[in-house]
Amino acid sequence: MAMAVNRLSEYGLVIRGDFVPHRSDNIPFVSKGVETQSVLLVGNNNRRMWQVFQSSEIYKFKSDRRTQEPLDQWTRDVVGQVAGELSARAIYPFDGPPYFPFLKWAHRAEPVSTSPLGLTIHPTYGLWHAYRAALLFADPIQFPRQSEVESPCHSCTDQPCLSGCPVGAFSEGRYDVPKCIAHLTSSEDIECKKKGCLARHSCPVGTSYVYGSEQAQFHMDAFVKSVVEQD
Ligand code: B12
Repeated sequence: MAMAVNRLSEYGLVIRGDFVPHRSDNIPFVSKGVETQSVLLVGNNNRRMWQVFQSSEIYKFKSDRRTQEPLDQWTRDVVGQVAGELSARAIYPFDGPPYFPFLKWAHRAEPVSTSPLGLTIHPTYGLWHAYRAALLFADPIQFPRQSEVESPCHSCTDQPCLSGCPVGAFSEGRYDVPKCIAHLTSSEDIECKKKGCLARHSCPVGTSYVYGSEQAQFHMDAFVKSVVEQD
């Protein structure tokens, strides 16, 4: 698997973890009649991916109206290429609806837990990480096991994340998407749009992995666009 690690790191992507699928994971086949024996989750947990993406042709031409979702398109290009080299099938979190349950798979692959915000928290990277693809293999793969780690939210008594949103869009177990969008689209000068979600910023875990402002703005714009275009 060293090859997968090296090839993905050229693009600033990392292997988040692996697992052997159970029937309840609803993992698709590698190809017709060929069951998936192992899964590698691919994602980002540092600023490198953004730097590589920013120097890509797709990013340069992102305002071209034919470039629908530049980061998704770039991911498809680079992960698709690596998957071909590894004889794996690549599937993506943005393919849908219906969407693949990437967060459920994340819990199977690495020591993450669900934060009070609903986002998945990692003990090191906090809320500043994401999943970009899953690689499906027809053979069992060997990957170093990751040890169980207790959720950092268990010892976090103040839960600043739940009071970090300026319009109170988050409460334990609930995310009020229309409230969040109404705030983000109410003016040009919204801090969450420039800096990234303020609730996410109020979490004390993984603060050295916080996205840079350009990346944060890009994600917030894409999020607003995806919701507004759906309505
Ligand atoms: C649809 C979707 C959304 C929808 C959610 C609709 C809803 N709640 O009704 C919208 C557009 C609102 C959304 C927003 C965001 N999302 Co989203 N989303 C997805 C997506 C593509 C599919 C989810 C799904 O339907 N899964 C299938 C069902 C069976 O599984 P499920 O667990 O029940 O799915 C629910 C949750 O995933 C939840 N959800 C999805 N995103 C978010 C975000 C927050 C903050 C919360 C509380 C819940 C939530 O909504 C789903 C339906 O109820 C996933 C990728 C994936 N394939 O999982 C990303 C994903 C869950 N989102 C993610 C992120 C990061 C966000 C944003 C924070 C990104 C951003 N800033 O742009 C924003 C939130 C805005 C903010 N305040 O910052 C990450 C989460 C990573 C993590 N650390 O946990 C994922 C995994 C994408 C990725 N590439 O990594 N998202």
